[in-house]
Amino acid sequence: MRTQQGTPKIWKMLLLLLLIFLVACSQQSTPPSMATTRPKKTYRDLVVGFAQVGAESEWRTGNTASIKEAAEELGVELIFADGQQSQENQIKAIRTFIAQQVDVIGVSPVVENGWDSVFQEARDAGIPIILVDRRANVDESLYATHLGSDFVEEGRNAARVMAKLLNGKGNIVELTGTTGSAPAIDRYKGFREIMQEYPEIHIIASVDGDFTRARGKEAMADLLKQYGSQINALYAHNDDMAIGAIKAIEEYGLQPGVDIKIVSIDAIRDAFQAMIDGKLNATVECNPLLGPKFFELALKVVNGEAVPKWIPSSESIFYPENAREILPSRKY
Ligand code: GZL
Ligand code: ZN
Repeated sequence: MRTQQGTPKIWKMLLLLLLIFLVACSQQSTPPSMATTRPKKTYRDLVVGFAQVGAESEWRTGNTASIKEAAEELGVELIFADGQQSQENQIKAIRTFIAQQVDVIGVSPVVENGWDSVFQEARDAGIPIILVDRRANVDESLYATHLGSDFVEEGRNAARVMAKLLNGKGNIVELTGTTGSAPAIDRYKGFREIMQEYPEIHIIASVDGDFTRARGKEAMADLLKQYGSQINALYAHNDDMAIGAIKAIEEYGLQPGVDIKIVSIDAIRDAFQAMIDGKLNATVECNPLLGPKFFELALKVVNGEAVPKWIPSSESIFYPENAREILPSRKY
């Protein structure tokens, strides 16, 4: 029934009260059950499994030391597995980490391929994977982030230095890293990308030295038997193989760094010593000191914070001129 003089005061009061009640309800914080978001983990809560490539080079031992020291300093519980350069061992280690329900799994894949199923198992178990150093050839959804160098750029840098050393002409032999590994594939590619600009420079042989001193020495001895003084230069994918090759060159009766120019990658201490001794002409840095950054990323990932898909290391090139003054500061 409508009243003549319009809506009575009482109705206006009720409407106002109702409005105030509704506004109050909407501002009330969400019910307690929803309000408590999971408390952020700290380093001391973290349990991290790490499946390492092996102990094949000084670079690798520096990388392992950095990871173990960082875990110690931060109070992270680290379960460390040495893969002894076998993918099967690394996959077994990852499966053990899954069974132990670690918070995060770190891995430096010895080779690029063959990781899809075990990474999927980790994903199904809700355990994020972080690639440290080497890359794996898997869909980006199967890992949280990759912390490692731009190996192609390292190969380009090695070629730029080599082209200058040879004044644009000469015969190069190459000792590659482990066949199928990301650094070997990329350093091979990056080197050739630059070398195609130098038609007078020829890569006359490329042999797998597996990143070790022993294989580097053997492979270089074979190349010297085959090509002898035709060889003007050696490009080694890491310093350990270069150091092995230096021994083979000396045993062959030539002067490493003089008769055969040598450029390698990693910038380990022994490479600085070889440059001081005049046996190595340059080393392209590849930073193994990834421990602190790895755990920083692990904590962010566990706490659901966004991280970039790839964090490349910043690296430089070192030469004999200042090797003596720099050597004492080198950490690996
Ligand atoms: C590169 C790393 C390589 C080093 C080698 O980041 O994976 O493996 O260059 C090491 O010394 O063996
Ligand atoms: Zn690198």
